[in-house]
Amino acid sequence: MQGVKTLSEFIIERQEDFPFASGEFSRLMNDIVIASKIINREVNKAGLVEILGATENENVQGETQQKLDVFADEQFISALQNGGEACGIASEENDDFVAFDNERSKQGKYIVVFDPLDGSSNIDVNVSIGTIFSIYRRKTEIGQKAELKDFLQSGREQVAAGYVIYGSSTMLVYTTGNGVNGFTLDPSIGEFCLSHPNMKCPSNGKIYSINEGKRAEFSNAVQSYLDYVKEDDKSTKRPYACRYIGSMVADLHRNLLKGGIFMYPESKSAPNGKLRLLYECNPMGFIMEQAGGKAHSGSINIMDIEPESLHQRVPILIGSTEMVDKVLSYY
Ligand code: AHM
Ligand code: MG
Repeated sequence: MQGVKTLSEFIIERQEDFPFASGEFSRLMNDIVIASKIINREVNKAGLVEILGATENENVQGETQQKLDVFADEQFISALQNGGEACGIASEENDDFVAFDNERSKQGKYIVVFDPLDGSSNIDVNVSIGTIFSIYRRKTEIGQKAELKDFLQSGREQVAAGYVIYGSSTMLVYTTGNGVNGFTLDPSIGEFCLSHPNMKCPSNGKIYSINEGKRAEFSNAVQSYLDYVKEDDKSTKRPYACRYIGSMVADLHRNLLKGGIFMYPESKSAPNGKLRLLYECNPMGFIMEQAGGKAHSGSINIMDIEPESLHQRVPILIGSTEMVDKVLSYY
């Protein structure tokens, strides 16, 4: 295996990035990796087993949950509870946060928030989906049960964030605030291997990603930008290409690698957009900033928002810095 660096090796190596690191963070990351591998296994056989299809439950946002969402949520919760490094979790699929009640977990220094399976409406059509996670230090005293204030932290306070994309290959991409690194799962050995060291988002690109069917509902600023991207101007590589999968992880992963902008802005019927600050926008914002890109709501940098509730939604413009700045110039 000469020349191959596995994610576990990389995490241990990078433990030194943390002053006074005692290995807890590395163990927490490994718990997340294990859950991701189990979810990957199930996603890969989604078309084969009965697990495919919607449950009767609706999540707190009133959307029908797919069965795989529930499975992924349970995997994450049990991996993190059994690992004992996190004192609690909050996830897109649960109405409230979960404070782990066992003695070991109460000693945990961290909390984890996650969207266990983002883009899950794409499962039954075999389109890429993803898991998004974000790690914070707890605010409450070690030894106590986690409280709401542990979870309502701004994106700037993230210790780490990452995503897993279940695509033509499965990749895990994460940052601890020292750049962004990507690992591809080698199914033959069951390990994520470093394949994309020090990922950088080009400062400009020629891809825009938005659900343009909702154009009439968008602000004048966004509509003006949508006119701009279609104008013919070779010097600025316009018209841009429109690429929208409807799976945030997949759209952002492509734009991160190739350069581009992803937008889920405010609209008349959804004044705060659709995507959730804690589970989707903050972690993706952290990764994008660490890759040299930018994440903005239209009025404030995403990671500067002080969250008021767990399931808060926020408009988002994210991707190549010059492209985000351009759309902001219309606001
Ligand atoms: P989900 O968390 O319920 O899966 O919803 C989030 C997804 C994103 O992955 C994607 O970018 C967006 O919803 C697509 O929404 P729309 O169909 O309104 O364009
Ligand atoms: Mg989601």
